[in-house]
Amino acid sequence: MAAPRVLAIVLAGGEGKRLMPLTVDRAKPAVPFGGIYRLIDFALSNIVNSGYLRIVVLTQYKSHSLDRHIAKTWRMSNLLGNYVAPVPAQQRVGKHWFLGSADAVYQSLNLIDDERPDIVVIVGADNIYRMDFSQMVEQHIDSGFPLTVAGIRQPLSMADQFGVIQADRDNPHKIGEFLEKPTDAVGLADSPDEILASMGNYVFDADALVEAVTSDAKDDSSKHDMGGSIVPAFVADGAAGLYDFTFNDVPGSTDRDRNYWRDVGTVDAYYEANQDLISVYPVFNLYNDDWPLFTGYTGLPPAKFVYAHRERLGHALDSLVSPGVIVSGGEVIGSVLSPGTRVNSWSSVRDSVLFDGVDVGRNATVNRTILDKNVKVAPGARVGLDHEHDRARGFTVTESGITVVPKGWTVER
Ligand code: ADQ
Repeated sequence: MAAPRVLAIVLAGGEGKRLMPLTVDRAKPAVPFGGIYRLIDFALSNIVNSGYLRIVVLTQYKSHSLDRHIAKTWRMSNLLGNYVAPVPAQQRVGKHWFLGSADAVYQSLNLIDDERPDIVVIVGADNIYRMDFSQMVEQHIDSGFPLTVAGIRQPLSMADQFGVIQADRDNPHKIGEFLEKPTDAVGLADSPDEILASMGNYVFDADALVEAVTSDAKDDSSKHDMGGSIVPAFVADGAAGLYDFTFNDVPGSTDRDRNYWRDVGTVDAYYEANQDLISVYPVFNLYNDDWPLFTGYTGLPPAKFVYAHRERLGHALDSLVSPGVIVSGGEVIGSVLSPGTRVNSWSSVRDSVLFDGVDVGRNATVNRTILDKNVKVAPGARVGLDHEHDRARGFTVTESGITVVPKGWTVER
């Protein structure tokens, strides 16, 4: 059989409320991650590495920095030519541009019409992982189901954040039951503390997708959401296949990071996923050339470490240091430094994530803190050590004690 024509759709309209204040003026998929990446780079890299070069990105909220990133990285690159097309909600028809993800697909049906694909792969833009979608597409075609949903085991305690899947009793490749974000989920029979979660990645026969989102659009009682409306409708018809992510084998994966997948929906999960990148044997390995993660070229010079003072040599350990960084006589441990950050003499940065253009002044201390873009830490200032003080200054402090300083703010002494 001839290779199927595949169109990939990336749902990139997430508001990211639980990632506040990182999403105050950028869409969730545009949130920086791991120094040089944005969240959406992982979904797009997976699609490209899977061999699919027809890609539509559906954007919505605060999409300015997202559009700029896609234009710079994905649209103009030699790699992809003009294959990645961002489609802002405002350009879609109708006035309800704020509805859910199924509506976003419905509003974009003209693109499916233009491309005439056999198969549509729909993925979220907010997850950190490597996945070869062609393996899922292969199972989808073999199974004959019009929809296939990817599943991964997650802690029972997180069931209310996910679509929870129960495999069919007789067929492990079929979904028996599906509940979107249930509050009373029970664990798996063989592992009571876990559930099988939908990864928010779907493979559809194109005609079945068109039919489903069209009839959903006519249903006023629907939430117009992929997980909340479309998937349950296929499951009710006994027409939804289940793809077990455990069987996805990406070239170059290590035993440690095979099947790594994180939903970075909250600031704590986002912080932890950054930390997963930096140990000696990282839980998620960025250094896998067999499945490269693409992002924008910064054009910045190499990172530099300045000796500065005999008693305090500028250094960084167990850290990711991006281009354009200068660590001058300061100490950086267990941290992620994005392009263009400065860490000045006698300062200390520990277990923190610094976005583009952050400046840490002399003698300052930064501990378990996320400093958003262009934050200045005044000389001698301290952040992340006294949570009450941090809250009183208007910073966010998460449940697990991570301080977040919003974009452009100054941490005063
Ligand atoms: P959520 O991520 O909570 O759960 P949703 O808010 O619909 O669901 O976001 C899914 C994806 O669609 C995200 O990438 C988001 O950015 C995007 N999106 C949402 N509304 C959009 C719109 N109007 N236009 C464009 N993009 C939009 C989903 C599934 C669950 C599953 C989790 C896994 O519903 O079943 O378990 O993902 O993370």
